[in-house]
Amino acid sequence: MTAAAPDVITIKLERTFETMDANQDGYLDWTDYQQLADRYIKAYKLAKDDRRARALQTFCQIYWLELLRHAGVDGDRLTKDQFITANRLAVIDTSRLNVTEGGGHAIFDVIDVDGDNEISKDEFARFLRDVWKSDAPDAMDMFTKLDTDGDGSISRHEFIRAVREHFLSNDPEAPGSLFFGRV
Ligand SMILES: [Ca+2]
Ligand SMILES: [Ca+2]
Ligand SMILES: [Ca+2]
Repeated sequence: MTAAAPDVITIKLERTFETMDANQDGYLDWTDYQQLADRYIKAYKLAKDDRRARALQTFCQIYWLELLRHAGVDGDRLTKDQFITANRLAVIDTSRLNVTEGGGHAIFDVIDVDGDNEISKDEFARFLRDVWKSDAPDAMDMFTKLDTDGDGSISRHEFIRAVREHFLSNDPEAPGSLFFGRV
């Protein structure tokens, strides 16, 4: 890697911050993470007491606490720089929460509606349409990238690996780096 190589992880985290900061005041707070959980819960019409909804909600709560702890802030909100630093530390510190595995499994359990441990093309299309409101014609290209063994569905293993890459890979061509849009 040369000194001029862009830091892909930072670019991805900046993009995540901008997407998550719904009211665009330059801070993330708990309500932004609550909205992220709600986005899935509403899209999949999960009941409040549904275990998948509770797992996602609980994951978001602990994840948020871990970001605050790693940012070392006293208050309850994060600037973009604090968010990026905290995320980099939180994903490698698995003492309280394994962000990539815990979050990946909680989201996979929601997307895999029929519970066969695979995300089918239809299930992935619904995820894009109902959670991310994306009907871009090339959005399904992501499916092909995430289905690394090309068997026509995204296994739990393929999905978790993509989430890990999203947080930890500096390779812009790695499938996980395409998960929230090309860098
Ligand atoms: Ca905000
Ligand atoms: Ca399935
Ligand atoms: Ca596959």
